[in-house]
Amino acid sequence: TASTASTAFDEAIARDQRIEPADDMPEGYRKTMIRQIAQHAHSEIIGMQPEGEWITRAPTLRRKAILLAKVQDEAGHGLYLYSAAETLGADRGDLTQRLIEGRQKYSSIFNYPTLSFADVGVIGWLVDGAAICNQVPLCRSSYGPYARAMIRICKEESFHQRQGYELLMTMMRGTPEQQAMVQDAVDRWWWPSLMMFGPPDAESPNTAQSMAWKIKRHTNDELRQRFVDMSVPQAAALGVTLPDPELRWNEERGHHDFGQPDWAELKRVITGGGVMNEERIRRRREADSDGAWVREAAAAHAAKGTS
Ligand code: FAQ
Repeated sequence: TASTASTAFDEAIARDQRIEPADDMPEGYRKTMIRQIAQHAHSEIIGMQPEGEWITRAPTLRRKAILLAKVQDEAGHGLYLYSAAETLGADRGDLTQRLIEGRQKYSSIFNYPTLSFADVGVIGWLVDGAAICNQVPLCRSSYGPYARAMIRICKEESFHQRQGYELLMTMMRGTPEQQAMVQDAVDRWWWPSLMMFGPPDAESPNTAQSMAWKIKRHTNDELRQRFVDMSVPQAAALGVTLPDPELRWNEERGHHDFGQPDWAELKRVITGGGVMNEERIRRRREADSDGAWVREAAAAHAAKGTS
């Protein structure tokens, strides 16, 4: 019955045990997990576009090979995550349809343009850095298939972060023009990176329930603070300035104080009003229709019942 199912579920959560696909779970838990995993999968797939635009324009063969590998990893992450959503009864084609009809979200960060090759480095350093901060605790998320996918994804994200930082280190040893490109990219990506962690806790409708279900292990503001504390010494080592006049070490708190991102901008970008939203979805829709014949051929082959 529903009540014994919810008891078994509650006990598993209380004992820090994983919830597996065949276990009974409250409908709200299933819905929340599908929402978060789908949004995460869509982010990985849409996230291939901003850096993908630089593959043909990478300055050397070495940089091109690294960037190709990174963008391919993101496709892989999207696929593990869609598979994790399928264990909850979601249908991959339906999730893609929801994305291209604007009924399901993806991360706000991918709605900003990549204006120079320094953006590739800054995305690796800050965007993958923020992704790692957010995703390492998700390796302990209560839903088994999601938590296990996160372990592998985090290993690859660490490589992405290091390649970005190494690229920036190289540019910072270069000409004044190259150094200025890096600073300009940092100025444009810093605030959007802070927004990746979501709205402030007081305005986050899902955090309390997701923490109670141990889907999320930290609040949005806790992870944002961790990211700022981690990034400040890295910026100093690189020789760039973070564009926040309020940023300073607070001895008493043992953390950095920092300014507030423009939360109205986050709202606007999440609801489709960012610079690149239309273009990102247009290209995703195009890729979906260009690939339709492959799905039809695969389905026809499967229907023959031969392997
Ligand atoms: N953008 O109540 P909360 C990557 C939505 S990393 C868009 O706080 P929640 C790697 C939120 O979904 C990026 N929407 O929600 C990579 C909710 O929507 P609802 C992907 C946002 O879920 C790097 C509403 O606002 N990572 O792809 C954003 O408890 C480089 C209210 O918010 C993940 O998805 C946002 N920034 O917390 C790839 C991580 N923030 O209820 C390529 C997993 C909030 O209307 C290149 N996800 N919303 O459906 C999470 O940890 C959580 O879902 C949060 C949001 C923390 C993002």
